[in-house]
Amino acid sequence: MSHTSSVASYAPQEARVLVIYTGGTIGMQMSEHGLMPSGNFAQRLDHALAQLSPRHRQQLPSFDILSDLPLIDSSAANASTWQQLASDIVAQHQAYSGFVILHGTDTLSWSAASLAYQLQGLDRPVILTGAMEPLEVANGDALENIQGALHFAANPALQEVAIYFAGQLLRGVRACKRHSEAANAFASPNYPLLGERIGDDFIYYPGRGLAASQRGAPRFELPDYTPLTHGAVIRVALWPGITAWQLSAWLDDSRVKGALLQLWGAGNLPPEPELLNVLASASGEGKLVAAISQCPQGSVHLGNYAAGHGLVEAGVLSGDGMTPEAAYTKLVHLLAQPLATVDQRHRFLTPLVGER
Ligand code: ASN
Repeated sequence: MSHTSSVASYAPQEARVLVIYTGGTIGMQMSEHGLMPSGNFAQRLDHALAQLSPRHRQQLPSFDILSDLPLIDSSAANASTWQQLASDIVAQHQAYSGFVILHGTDTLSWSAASLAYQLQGLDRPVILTGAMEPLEVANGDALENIQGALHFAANPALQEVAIYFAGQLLRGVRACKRHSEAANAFASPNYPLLGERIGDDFIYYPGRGLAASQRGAPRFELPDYTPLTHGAVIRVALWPGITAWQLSAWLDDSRVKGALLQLWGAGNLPPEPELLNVLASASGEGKLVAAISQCPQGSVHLGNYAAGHGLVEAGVLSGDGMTPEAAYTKLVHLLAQPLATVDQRHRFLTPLVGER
């Protein structure tokens, strides 16, 4: 059996991986109130890995487990969690050849997107995974997801933040959770898979990786997200009948510094000049207002339709085909830095880590 990398063959056993356990269903156990994050993970994982055949076990890289954050259901994660994860990786960066983050699935793609911006220029794999069922559930998805994540975390050709889930390797900043129950819960709507499991092989497609395009030199950007954790960036999905007073109730609040709008289709909004006025006045005040589509797939093209024509004049930034996760965490990342508004706007429109 071979572990294929089209760049070079590699020996997973020679890698040393740090597994960061944060909670999520993957490590949950039943309590009287339902599933709850649970500890003692190293021992439980040892026990689970014993179910693999000796050959499969032997092909896994060696790893250590770190669990320094409070164990959470990932619905409790916020920008501080993203910042802590990045700083854990940066602190251990030289000691490990790759990283696996075990994370709840509900906001896993948000953490992945944020890490991609914070760890720009990353020269080794950071793989997030989780599970739809806890580790101890017979024939659940947890063990396979961990196995695949460890394999890809041991592949030195992979040099970016990615998600391994249900046999698929997805670019972290391109992925979304698309199913609340199925094992195949994640998709990358506007970018092809970075790799996949085929039979016993974990295949990486290097031509699609950041290393082949724009990785550049390591230049971790670790701004302090704390000032933005109290509601500075909002997300508004349009609905038929949305009014200007509703939009301005959020956008005109001085605590709001950035907004992600989810428009109709290729970039339309209701034909209400007052809506555009609210957007124009927010961007006139230096707030970053960006727009993507509500459609799970495709891009916005602001100004293609008369119905969306005023958006560019109102200073709204096109989010192109970015996921909500990628666009929102990019706003947080840019607003956390002491950049002039013009530079924040320019960087929003520039692909930084293959997010657009
Ligand atoms: N609620 C869980 C979480 O995000 C869902 C999961 O992990 N499957 O932590």
